[in-house]
Amino acid sequence: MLTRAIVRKPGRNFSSGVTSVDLGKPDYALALQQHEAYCRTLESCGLDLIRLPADERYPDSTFVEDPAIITERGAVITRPGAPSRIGEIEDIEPTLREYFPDLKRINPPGTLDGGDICEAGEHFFIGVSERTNESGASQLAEILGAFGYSSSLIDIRGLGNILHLKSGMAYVGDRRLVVIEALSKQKVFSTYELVHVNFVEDYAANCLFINDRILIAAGFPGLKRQLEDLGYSTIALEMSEFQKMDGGLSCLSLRF
Ligand code: CIR
Repeated sequence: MLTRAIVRKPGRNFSSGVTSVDLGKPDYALALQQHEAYCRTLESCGLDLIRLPADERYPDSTFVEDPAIITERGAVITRPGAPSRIGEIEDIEPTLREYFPDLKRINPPGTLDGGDICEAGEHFFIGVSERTNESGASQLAEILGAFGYSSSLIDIRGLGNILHLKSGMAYVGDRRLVVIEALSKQKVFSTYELVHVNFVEDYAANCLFINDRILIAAGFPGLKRQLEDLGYSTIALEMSEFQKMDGGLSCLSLRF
């Protein structure tokens, strides 16, 4: 059961963050509205929010998922792969330390973004991507191993144009994974039930399973219906302004 989440308000310079998609410049007022709706939805799912103020030094810092990883057995400060984001780790550390005094960390030459880490119960999938290198991935595998978790690495470089592993998959409990087609052939998924995302809805794969409900980006009726047919209760959220900056639902919070 998740009880808390860390979120950070987008800064006024949010639109000058890193992005690889060509969907236009986000509208700041609308981004704030969508962020607030996201926060209220997390609260409606039973989470107490730790709301951090906007930090204009780091335009991407609203994507709090990337500088840290939180598990039930401990937390890790990452080393984000985008040079403009590396300072975000100092930004988030004091907050994390309040809840996890014994923080682990990813050290150079490792780089690792939280968006590449998909927790699936006792097992973690670790994406090796343009942001997370082999050193970062193996350092994390070792830390998770010491916590008593197993893990497997998935190389997503060149796979379906996704920024992070979780841009293309989500764990929704009961050994069930939501996956885009480009990821679905991974051998490590063979013992899981897969919910296949139609390629026109790839963005929706980054959905968020919170205390028996699934938050899904609005505008993707196919996946929403598939999840509801499996018995999930879904909540659709407008994400257009975050999508323009390559961000999805999971990126906007750290849940624990
Ligand atoms: C970046 O490129 O780093 C940000 N604009 C988006 C990060 C999205 N984070 C995530 O998927 N965990």
